[in-house]
Amino acid sequence: MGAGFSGIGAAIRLLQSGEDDFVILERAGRLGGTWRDNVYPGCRCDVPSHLYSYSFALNPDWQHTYADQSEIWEYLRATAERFGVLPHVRWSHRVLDAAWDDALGWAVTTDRGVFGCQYLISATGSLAEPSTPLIPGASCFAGTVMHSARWNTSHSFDGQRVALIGTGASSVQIVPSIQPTVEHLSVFQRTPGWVLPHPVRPIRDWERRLFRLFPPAQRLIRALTYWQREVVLVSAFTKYDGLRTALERQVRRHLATQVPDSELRAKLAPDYQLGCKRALPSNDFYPALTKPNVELVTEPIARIEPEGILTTDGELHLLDVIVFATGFHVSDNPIGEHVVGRDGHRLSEAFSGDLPNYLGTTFPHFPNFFMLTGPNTGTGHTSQIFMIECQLNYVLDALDALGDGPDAVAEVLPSVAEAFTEDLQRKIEKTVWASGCASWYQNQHGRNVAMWPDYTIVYRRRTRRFDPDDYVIGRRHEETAAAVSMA
Ligand code: N01
Repeated sequence: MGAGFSGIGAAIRLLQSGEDDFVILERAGRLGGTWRDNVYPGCRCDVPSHLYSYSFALNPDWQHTYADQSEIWEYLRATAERFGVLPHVRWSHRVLDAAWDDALGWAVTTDRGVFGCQYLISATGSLAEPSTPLIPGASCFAGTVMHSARWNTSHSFDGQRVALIGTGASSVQIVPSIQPTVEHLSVFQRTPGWVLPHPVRPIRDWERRLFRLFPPAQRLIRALTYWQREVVLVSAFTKYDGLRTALERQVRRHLATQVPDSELRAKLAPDYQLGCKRALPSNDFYPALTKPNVELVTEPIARIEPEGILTTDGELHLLDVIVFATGFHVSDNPIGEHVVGRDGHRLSEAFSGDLPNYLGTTFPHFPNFFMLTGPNTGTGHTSQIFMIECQLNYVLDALDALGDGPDAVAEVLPSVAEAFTEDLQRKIEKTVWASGCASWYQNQHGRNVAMWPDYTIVYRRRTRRFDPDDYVIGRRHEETAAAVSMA
């Protein structure tokens, strides 16, 4: 399910292993997932380009050290084409639900028919469903409304009075991109982010030539980038407070240098630990906020009127456009309600904390089911594709271990999943993500269901091999169901 980075990666790895009896069900008419959907101005990855690719398909042609949306989308498209993935994609097939049957396996219902399969891989992504807060009066607004992840590319912002709600990773890229041409920009901030200096620069022609002629040079840069982030950032976020506070001092200097006005600076200063929410690299967000046509609004929003946004101090901000840069349904992704395992268990339980998981990939009551970018497989410092590839190693090894038979069934032992999940939650309590801020890493109960609380190299080690002893393995129907209930 899904033709974004993880779904395309899964397809390539399956093809490389000699398996071509699969389809990818994709709701849209184009691949790319979040990199297809996020076309807002200024959209750029905050992970270095040399690290942000599949390990088996490095891209010597990146134009920037941090690639923009169109480059990444084109990389993904070209890679899918090069590895022969496209014939396997069923475009415009929206998955409505998926249910396990002990006799039949998985039945995946789409709006264009039902697909039966022995194994189901969920690759629907965690940043897929835009979240728009319910603000009283929103439906009466007379102007244009859009979400950052559903950008209306035909709308011209020139000369318009615009509100941008939210100051997260999307917002810090949109603000400087639209500020020069709008009449007025009101940026509604609830919590200030940690904004870091951005080391982006164009990659020179000679560098690209070098990477093309001598691929080990790019591999070396990739390895150095990976290890530098792993050693410094994971250590700062999960182990060593002293390292984190040293980084915080550096980042505060960025704010002090870029925002001379002390009143504005005070509004922008975070009062929680660096890394607790995703850090935001940008050289032009703060300068854009200092322009005469921009206002940083920190008064809470009371309601939306036909003419604009009313804040709790009674001020009505007159507007032509409201942009919600308010993030995604991560722990409450609606697809979770529609994937149903044994005994009526729903995948959403893995995010509410009611169902343990193993390696963020498999779940008790969900035989022959693998979730990519599942619970606690997120990272705040490195490439998500690294984590996806770790999961793919595990899935491919599992499929290999289960053999070619049409009726093999594997379900993780509840005791294994419980021990893993409890240990992971204990570790998270000692990280920066449990230091008191609110973020999309947490579910509605405050439980962190997004982040991997350790070095990613540890995740890589743990996912290298599928261990059959962690699973009940049998043949489809009664045998496995009976074994699982005994276990
Ligand atoms: O969303 P967010 P995003 N009233 O959830 C505010 C990836 N990404 O789309 O902090 C007022 O981070 C909310 O305020 P608060 C990346 O993983 C990567 O920006 O909750 N405000 C916050 O300021 C990232 O983390 C890249 O108090 C409300 C903002 O909206 C993830 O996507 C680029 C509100 C939401 O920020 C999501 O980023 C873009 C309300 N009711 C995205 N509700 C790069 O690689 C929410 N907010 C650079």
